[in-house]
Amino acid sequence: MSSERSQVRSNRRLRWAAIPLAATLVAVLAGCTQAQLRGYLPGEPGITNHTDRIAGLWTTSWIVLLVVGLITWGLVLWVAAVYRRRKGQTGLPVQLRYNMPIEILYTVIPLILVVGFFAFTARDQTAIEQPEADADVTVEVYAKRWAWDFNYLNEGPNGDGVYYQGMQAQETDESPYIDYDQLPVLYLPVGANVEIVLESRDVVHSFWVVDFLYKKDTVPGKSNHMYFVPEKEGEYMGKCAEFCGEYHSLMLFKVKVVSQAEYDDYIQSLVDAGQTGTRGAEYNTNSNLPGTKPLDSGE
Ligand SMILES: [Cu+2]
Repeated sequence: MSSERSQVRSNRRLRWAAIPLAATLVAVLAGCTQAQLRGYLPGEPGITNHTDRIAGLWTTSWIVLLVVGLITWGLVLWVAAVYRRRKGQTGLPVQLRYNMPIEILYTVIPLILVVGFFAFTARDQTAIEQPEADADVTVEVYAKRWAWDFNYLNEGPNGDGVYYQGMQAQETDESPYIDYDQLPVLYLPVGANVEIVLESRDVVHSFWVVDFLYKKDTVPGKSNHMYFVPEKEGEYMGKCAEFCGEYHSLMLFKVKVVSQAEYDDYIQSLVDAGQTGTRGAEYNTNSNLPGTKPLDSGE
């Protein structure tokens, strides 16, 4: 075969490969909605000081993975089409055993990807988990089957704290089958450095405010922490994200991010209701922590 003919053929191949790539690029770049740009994550940009970072990690990871996917799918289709069995061909094609460059390629590229994902995840996680030394607001959250208690530490007349005890979601007969007005509510002032101390009264639960794009387990006998700045006023749904028993699905709550004045009013309303102090570990119902004597131990 003359080199000219093979040149023509490889040009034609390139053109065939370019069409789906170009079509995909056009489809991707034209008319991206805000939701698509955020990789269909819930919420909107800037709800906390961490959400944009999390959305960035998510969408960038997807873009990298889709590029890898497109190249892989493209190569699979390309070899299937170009190296298909032609009319009149018999026997096996030339059998290749080793191809060092290819093997190095498919070892090194995944390695770069894995190390890259790890590095960016570690970078973002370190930033998100960075403890806030002087939090403006510290709320101790007690998860319990199947609701939430909130201790607003350092608030109230003597700084002894004020508390709110939530009850599990109340079911109703009509859609949406939940009385959202009775859900436990966590109030947070907008723009404040918030520290959440996560505790459990019984089993492992998980504190998840959906639009904050972050969740963390509450573990009996262990304190976990979350640090963030809520940056947009609004009402956000929260739920337990760790299957914890029969009414796990009713373990809902709301977070209201409000102005400092509204927050102060709310704290005052708890003080006025006599809910000063905290509802701490003395209300725990777990009985199987390490060091807890079994009921029938006879000791
Ligand atoms: Cu739970």
